[in-house]
Amino acid sequence: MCLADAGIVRVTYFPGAVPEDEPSYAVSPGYSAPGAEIREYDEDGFHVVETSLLRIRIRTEEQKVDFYDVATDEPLLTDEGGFGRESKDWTGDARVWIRKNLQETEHFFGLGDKPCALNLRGKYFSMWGADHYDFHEESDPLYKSIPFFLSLRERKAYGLLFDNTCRSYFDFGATDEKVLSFGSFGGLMNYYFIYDNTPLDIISAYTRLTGTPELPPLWALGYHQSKWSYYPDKAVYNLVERFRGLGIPCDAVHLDHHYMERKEGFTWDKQNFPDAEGMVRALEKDGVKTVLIVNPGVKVNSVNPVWKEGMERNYFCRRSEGNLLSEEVWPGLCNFPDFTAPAVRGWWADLFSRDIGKIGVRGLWNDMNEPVVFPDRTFPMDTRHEYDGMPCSHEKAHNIYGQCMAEASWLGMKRHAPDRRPFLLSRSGFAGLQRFAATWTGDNRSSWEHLKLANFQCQRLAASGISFAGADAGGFMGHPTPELFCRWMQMASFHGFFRNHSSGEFGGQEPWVFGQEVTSYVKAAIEGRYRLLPYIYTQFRRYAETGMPVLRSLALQCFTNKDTYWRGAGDFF
Ligand code: NBV
Repeated sequence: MCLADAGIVRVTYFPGAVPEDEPSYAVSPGYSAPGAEIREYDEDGFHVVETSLLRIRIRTEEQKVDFYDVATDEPLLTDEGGFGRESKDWTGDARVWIRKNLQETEHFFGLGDKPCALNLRGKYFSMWGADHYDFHEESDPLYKSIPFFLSLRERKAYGLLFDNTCRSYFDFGATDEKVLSFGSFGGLMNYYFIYDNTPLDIISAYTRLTGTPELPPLWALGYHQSKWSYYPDKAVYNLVERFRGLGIPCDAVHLDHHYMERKEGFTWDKQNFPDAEGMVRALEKDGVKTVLIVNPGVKVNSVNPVWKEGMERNYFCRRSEGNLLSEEVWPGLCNFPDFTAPAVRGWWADLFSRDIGKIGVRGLWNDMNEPVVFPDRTFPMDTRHEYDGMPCSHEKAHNIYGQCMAEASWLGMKRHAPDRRPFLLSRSGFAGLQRFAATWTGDNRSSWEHLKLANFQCQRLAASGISFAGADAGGFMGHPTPELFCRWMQMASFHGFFRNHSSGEFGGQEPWVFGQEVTSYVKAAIEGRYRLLPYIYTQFRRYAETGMPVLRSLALQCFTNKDTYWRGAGDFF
């Protein structure tokens, strides 16, 4: 056990005699523990450690750890069965878990992008980054793995980060209503208990532990227009002209697959975008920033310099027997950079010298980084990863692959546009994603159901340290009715990240597509966003400095009122 702070305690169970520490992808390298004054003593068979906030009673023989409020001696979280471990002899790895007492009045929040109603009590969840086309309220897992939850009772709250990157699970009383358990299928039992006065203070402390983001550029908090895809360049010019003609504010246009030559990364389709730099600069002059989609797969192509260099430097992932990992994705057969290696991240960052440095692209959009390969799969489990100096298989690196790609892309923006604050969007991520990227909730649908889910997800992401989050406004799949579109845009104007994105298969989804009346309401909603921008920007500044979430659900804001702990339809107190 080690103390990071008066209210943050790290508990790790090392299986061997020698503690073997691993890199943490969750905890920010920039986190500096303020250091806590502690008092230690033995009492009634317990070893007790006290800080100004916590009393921790350790039952050494049973390997159990109980947390109490130091002022009132009220139990906050106590071990039931405590720590468990079962070796998987064939891999030398082990399944680890912990069982804690779940109190009758306890409710749970957090866990990233889960699409269900906010209160997680009575439910079971997995962490395993997954592309889930057309997800629904019960879908689990989705794109991100944020193993952080918050427990609320009237007047008491705590947070817990399970810092383990393997496939993990959380059982909030689904199997046994008196037991809260979590565990994983490998790695260490390694968790942070976080205690403070209010849920918002706890989320802020968690966000500082896993890293506060840099303040986003002001434009990135404005309105973004996207579609799969806008092309050729003429269509992009027309789009911007339409916005300007109607007087609808828009700060960014996102370019999906079709800007590339044969969907290969780091290329521009010369037919559709003969003068990429001219276009990006002209849009910029008009106040519109260009954001480019970038996927992890590098097309196997001997005339592609990125692929050639990746091969020469041996930067692509290999399988356990040394053969290259080759899988189909959008451009065809691809190899995949091992973003868990610092040298690979540095190399990837430099690939942006042209688009970010020279052409003036202002934002990057990382997609398919769960990672996803066709058809609907991820990397084989025997894929090897560098894991920042502690090589491992994909079982352990899967959940952080997307975040490492985001880190590499973010580094590219820092290096090649050093005077600008970067804007990066990443679909996948782990705890701490906010250090590098904003996020969106993936492939939703134009339905009233999804409008509701979007609202749950954005609030939940904010409660999990990621305030810069949004859902595809209007829905990615299908085509919204005029009213749904209007309501969705109105709602999304209050989310951290405000982007209208759609698959484009069912016609356009631009603000003017649904008739004059809807256009005027949608215009008013976007203008409303811009009127609020000084406030939103200030809230982001506070988030960047203290970790305080920007979007705050009632349950977090008014946690002493149990009416705010709603679990979904049919749940009444
Ligand atoms: O690049 C195409 C899409 C993108 O528009 C969407 O936002 C991503 O979530 N991408 C998924 C790949 C294809 C999904 C069917």
